[in-house]
Amino acid sequence: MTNRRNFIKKTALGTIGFSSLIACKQDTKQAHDHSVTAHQNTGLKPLIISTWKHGFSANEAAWETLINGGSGIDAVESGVMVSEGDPNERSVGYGGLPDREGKVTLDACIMDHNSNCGSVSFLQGIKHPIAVARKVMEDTPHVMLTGEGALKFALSKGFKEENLLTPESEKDWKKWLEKSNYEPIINIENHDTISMLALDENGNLSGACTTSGAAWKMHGRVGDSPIIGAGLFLDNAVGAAAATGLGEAVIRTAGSAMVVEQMRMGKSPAEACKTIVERIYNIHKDHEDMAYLQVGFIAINKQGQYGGYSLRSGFDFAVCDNTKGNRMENASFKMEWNEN
Ligand code: SD4
Repeated sequence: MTNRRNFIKKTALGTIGFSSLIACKQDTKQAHDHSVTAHQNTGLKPLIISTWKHGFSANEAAWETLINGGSGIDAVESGVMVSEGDPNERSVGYGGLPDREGKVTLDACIMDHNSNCGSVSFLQGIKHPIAVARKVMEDTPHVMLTGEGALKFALSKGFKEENLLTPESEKDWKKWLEKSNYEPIINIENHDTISMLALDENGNLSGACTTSGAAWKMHGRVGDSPIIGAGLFLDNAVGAAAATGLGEAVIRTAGSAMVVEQMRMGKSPAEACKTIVERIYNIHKDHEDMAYLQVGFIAINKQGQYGGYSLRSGFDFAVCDNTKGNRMENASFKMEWNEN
């Protein structure tokens, strides 16, 4: 976990002013608003944005990587590794909630500004799937490795196999087994998938996404998070987008790729996210998944504008830039949980 004091010291010496670092520790939450907010525009580089509250400390680590001379891809990898290694984050990496057989199975992907990408899915026993995804990108002729093959590859690259099921997650799983009711309530038990997007000082985009997926999923289930175009997509000429929420809905709609296409057609990141959330709603409004459906997107464009939007309330994201430092923002959303 990044040492926050260390982060502040280093960034004060680096490009962030001290006053913005004070702001970085404050929660600058905006009031919920069903419309798309216009405030989510900084036009600044570098810029880092990531999903949910744990994105805050992930952003710190990513920023530290950038100011120490790391590339955008180094930054997003090191950033999301903070969440992967934290046993208190129950939907990512170590400590992630298991599938219905009690197995923690991980999905992750990473993409750079040259459209190189790497991904692992249904990976077990490796704490940092994002680092394995990066190795797939850099050291193989492939984009995706899965299951046994992904594990074998990770071990061949020196990754250590370990038990990722913490006593807390095991306890929760045993409790779930009593009723075995599968209703993935994002925001409550499934809210920790981390997606991170970065625009570096040269204007290059990078992205990473990592998760243990929907809790109590069927053994073998793979969500959107390791799928380039669904959980994550970028086009360095346009922008980058990433998803969180019910992966099945994001895959059905090629969510992140579509958000990038909306930006290509001229929409702001926030408007692009909103358009695809609306599309997901229209496709799912009579679907059995609708009762518990939540999806959220974050996006940035080449100009350094950013935004986020979710179907239902409760989605927030962390943003870090040179002027305002690191802070949390609430995404605008379409509807409340009690609406249909
Ligand atoms: C999945 N999209 O596996 C992930 C879960 C998630 O916030 O993002 N939760 O479907």
